[in-house]
Amino acid sequence: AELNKTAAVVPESTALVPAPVDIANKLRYLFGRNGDYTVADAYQGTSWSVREKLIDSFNKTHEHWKKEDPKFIYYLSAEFLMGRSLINTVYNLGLEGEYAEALNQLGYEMEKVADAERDAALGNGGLGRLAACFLDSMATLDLPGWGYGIRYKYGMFKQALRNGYQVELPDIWLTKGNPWELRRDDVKFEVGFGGRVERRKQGSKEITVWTPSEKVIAQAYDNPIPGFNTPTTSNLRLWDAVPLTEFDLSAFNAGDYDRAMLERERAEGISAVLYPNDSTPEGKELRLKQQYFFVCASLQDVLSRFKAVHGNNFDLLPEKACFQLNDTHPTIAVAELMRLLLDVEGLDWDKVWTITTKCLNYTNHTVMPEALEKWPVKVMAKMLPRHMEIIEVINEGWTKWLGGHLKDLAPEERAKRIAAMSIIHENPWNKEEMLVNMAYLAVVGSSAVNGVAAIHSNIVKDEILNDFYQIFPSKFQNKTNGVTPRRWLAWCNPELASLITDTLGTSEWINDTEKLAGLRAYASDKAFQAKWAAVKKAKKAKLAELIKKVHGDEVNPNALFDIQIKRIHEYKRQYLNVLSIIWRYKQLKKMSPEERKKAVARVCVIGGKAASAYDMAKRIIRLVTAVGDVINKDPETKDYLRLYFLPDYNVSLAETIIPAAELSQHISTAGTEASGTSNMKFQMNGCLIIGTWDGANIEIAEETGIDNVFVFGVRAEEINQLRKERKNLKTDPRWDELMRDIEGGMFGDKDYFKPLVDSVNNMKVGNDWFLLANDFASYLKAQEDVDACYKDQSEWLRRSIMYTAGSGKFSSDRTIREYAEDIWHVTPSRPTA
Ligand code: CRA
Repeated sequence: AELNKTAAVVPESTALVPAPVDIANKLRYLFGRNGDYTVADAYQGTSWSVREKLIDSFNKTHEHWKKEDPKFIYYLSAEFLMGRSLINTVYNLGLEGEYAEALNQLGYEMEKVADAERDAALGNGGLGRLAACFLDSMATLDLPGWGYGIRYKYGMFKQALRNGYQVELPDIWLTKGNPWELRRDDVKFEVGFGGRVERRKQGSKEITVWTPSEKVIAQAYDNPIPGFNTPTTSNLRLWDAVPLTEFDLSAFNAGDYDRAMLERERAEGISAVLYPNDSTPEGKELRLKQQYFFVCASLQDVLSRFKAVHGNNFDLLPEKACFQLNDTHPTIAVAELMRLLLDVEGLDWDKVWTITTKCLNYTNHTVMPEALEKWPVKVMAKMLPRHMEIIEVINEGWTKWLGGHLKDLAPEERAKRIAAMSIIHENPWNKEEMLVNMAYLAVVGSSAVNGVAAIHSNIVKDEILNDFYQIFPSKFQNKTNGVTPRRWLAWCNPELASLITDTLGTSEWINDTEKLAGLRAYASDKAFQAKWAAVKKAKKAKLAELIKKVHGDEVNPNALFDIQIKRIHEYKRQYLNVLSIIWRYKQLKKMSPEERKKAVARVCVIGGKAASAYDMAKRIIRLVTAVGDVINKDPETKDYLRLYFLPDYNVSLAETIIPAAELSQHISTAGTEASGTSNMKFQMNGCLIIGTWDGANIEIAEETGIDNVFVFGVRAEEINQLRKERKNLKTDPRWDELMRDIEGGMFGDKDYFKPLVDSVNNMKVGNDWFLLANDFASYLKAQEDVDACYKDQSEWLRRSIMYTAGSGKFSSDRTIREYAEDIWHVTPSRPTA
């Protein structure tokens, strides 16, 4: 009551203080600065000022949802790749005019100020960025929902090049403070590890008591997420691991400084670093510790809020809360929710199992078999003994149920099927070891399971989880990924956004991207094409500036800007791209100067990080830089072909590159890229695609018109057969020539490139797993089609417009609406403005 009284006299926000004054105030009172600001200061002052408006909106939403008590969706994810927040916050809150004007008065430009912000890079790639786009859409659609994850002290490593090789530097992103978060000193939970499990008598009941041997505190930090064009601001709650006791003074007094600090170090180690691995899991114990850490804190947090309103009426939980497991990383939630309801709340097993499976849903994001997480039973039993017991009981029930369900099968066949579907199974590479299969646990413990693009969801049903699909066909769904049109079109490409708004006569497309289809009517309109081309040209000039800054080279602004940016992975086949660039170079070399003048000039850009332990990916990066070193200097060809590796690819770099791209490459081996999401961002920005029949490329082609896309390569259905036959493949003579060139040292570093050449040598059984040799000829053909099309600028522009016009489906608003309707059963609840 006392608290409420003070709350009532706090004035409504700082809205009445003019922004320039407020920025100067923030600099004076938070940073002790009085005039003579740097750009970095301007960023700090602006963001701490904007933060207050954000918090006003956040508090209102919070109060509204508290009063309404709607069903909530909790998005559990080990990664949230948020990028920068200033521009997004200012635009989503509709404050852009006010703050641009304020900064002008202080002598700054919004864009330059925004550039001073560091990316929040708490994710590896597509999966983490998807989670960030989803939060934007959930808030924009007024869906009651929060994200839950880890506040890594060090996010995705910074990538630098030394002599053309990748080096990894720590991402120290919090040193200057973070205006976009709020530490919640009243929200902390204990998380335990290890120890023992005992049964004790409590009256007539037997209870289970887990006594962990190690405990840490999960400290909450809230990151408000502003929706666009709505008063809703939702929340991303991230957990920081801190020790239970600040400091062991007695150890310190006894002269043992190391021991005094030990507990702190051990605790802080849990949320210290993001595993820099994409699509392949890190089987290390610390990773499981991180997973349990954030899941345990998040579930306790949700249950404590639930209990504050509904007491022990847990039957109601599935009507008030549901959890989305973003890949298998948070799957320990199945056992943790069981444990909390069984051991802490004292409910009985059957009831708890029903509640748990009603509340959880699982998204699969990858087909890479090595990426399906499996934890050794030994590791789990030691770190999470009670959870291991619970998983064992779940598995007993599950396999027993299966036995009944499959009773009509012959006993041998039945035993085989049960063994194949058991959550706990042998390690096929080491029969001594038993593993917990997290994907199986997620499927058995969830109401719905989904893939992230139509083809991927089919592969999940027909291959990866086919046994389960046969038993629970209705559990399996597709939810094709999407990206937020705010960050990925409206805010990163304001020039294109205004052209679209002027042309359509409304900016409603920002909330309703289906309206972009209206651009189709202008696709062949010459006057419109000219305006469209002018925007692309301006964006290309910006990218050219960046290339100049990084590499010191001027590039031809009329060249075709050809881009491949994504994590470096063999399945994504950056190597294939490089091979075609070398081929192009060799062709140019053979031409007479006159012939060359007729060739389409290209500036090729490749960017992306290699996981630190992924040796082959690092060699691919070196190949890109080595080839670039040769061709960018060649006086005969340098006006016609360039290749640059742009280091430290991240969200903000993508925001500069994507609007400038004319051609983007999505050339994974068919059936390997679950969806891809940069393809959607390029499409929105009118960038043509060269790609395989894979992931969301297929749906993008359907929406854009398949003839507008440069499709090549074998289809997913052919892959298994081709893999078996690849040692008999007669390779293209051009391919053989390129292999000899690299092996022969045309780009130096012969020995270092040898394993790369070997990796695609089809004569070696087991190699060229990703079928580069197979797709090579059709890829070169598709590249020729690209050139031919680019020579006809009007046709190129028509297609470019058709891409943006066809991108309506790929807004994450559409994806989130589908999740909300088909899986979460959550409905909008908007606070009053
Ligand atoms: N690496 C897939 O490979 C997909 C994203 C988001 C990935 C991408 O094709 O677009 O997820 N998978 O759904 C993944 O991380 C653990 O698996 C990715 O980002």
